[in-house]
Amino acid sequence: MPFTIDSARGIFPGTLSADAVPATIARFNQLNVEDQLALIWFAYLEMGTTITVAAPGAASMVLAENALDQIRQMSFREQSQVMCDLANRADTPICRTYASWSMNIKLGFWYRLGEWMEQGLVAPIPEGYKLSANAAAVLLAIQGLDPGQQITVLRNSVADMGYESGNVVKVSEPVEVPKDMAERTPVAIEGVTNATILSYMDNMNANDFDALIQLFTPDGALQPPFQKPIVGKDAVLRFFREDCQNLKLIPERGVAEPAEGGYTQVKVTGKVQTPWFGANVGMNMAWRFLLDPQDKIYFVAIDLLASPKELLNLAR
Ligand code: 45D
Repeated sequence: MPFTIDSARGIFPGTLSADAVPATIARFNQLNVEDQLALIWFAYLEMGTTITVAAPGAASMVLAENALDQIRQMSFREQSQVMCDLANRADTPICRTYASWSMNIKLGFWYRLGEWMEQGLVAPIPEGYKLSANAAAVLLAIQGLDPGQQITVLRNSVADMGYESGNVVKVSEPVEVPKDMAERTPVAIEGVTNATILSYMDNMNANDFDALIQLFTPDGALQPPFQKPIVGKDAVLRFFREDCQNLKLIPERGVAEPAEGGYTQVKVTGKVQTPWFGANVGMNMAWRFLLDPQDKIYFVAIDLLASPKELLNLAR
């Protein structure tokens, strides 16, 4: 076998991903938790003036309901403590519950808390709260990012909160039935006709994860933006069901070239929309596929691109 997952990660090395996102998150993580919470509050408020967040699906709200009810009944002091505990990754029951949730439930939970903070039902960020100089600098950095990168910073800050403990049962939204065949609109990609690549996009857009996973080799891997590869069909399928419902992939162009040992490497660029922001935010993305000689996906990396200019970078 000419490739390992590790060597596959290096295909199309000229792809420039949005390093500003992990760099900003690293700076954010250095701040004290009061500053972290206030900063997200200001960033979120400001974002709301230009792009609207869609209300979360009912399913994710139901799954967070217990914790939300509990918090709502607390005093302002206790509520602030819970939010600080979450940002501090303290070992508390609510922090453990939070860590067991899928990404969308975490975001739905904060979406509701944000609404309640605005309505005065949950402890607000104190009026006139002044960010430290460092926090103000991080906020400025976030303001300088493009919208796709801004929402990724917000999402990642929420992802890392709570207390991860060993053997907890993960909670995620139920998987919807795949979109009806008649309702699917197939993608077209300038420069790419490979059936596996087109099916990947079409099955993802239809939430047809059982068909999607068939495109992978048993030991195949998928690397989400700024993460390590998820390896093996079972783990990748679990990821699809937990984190990939109702995405809209809008690939635009690509290249396919032979690689070693009868493999094929394919790079595709285009936009991705999340159900949270719909057509309001098109993230500039690249997919870097490595297909085995039977055209099964051995590896795919998904990258958030540094700039729109990168959409045209299909060089090896
Ligand atoms: O702390 O091909 C308050 C894969 C203040 C799959 C707050 C993919 C206090 C394969 C404001 C209340 C998935 C990899 C907090 C493709 C406080 C594949 C609240 C890519 C936290 C293409 C904050 C998919 C709130 C991608 C409510 C790239 C913040 C998906 C809400 C990207 C933030 C999705 C929200 C993204 C952010 C979603 C809703 C980046 C959502 C971001």
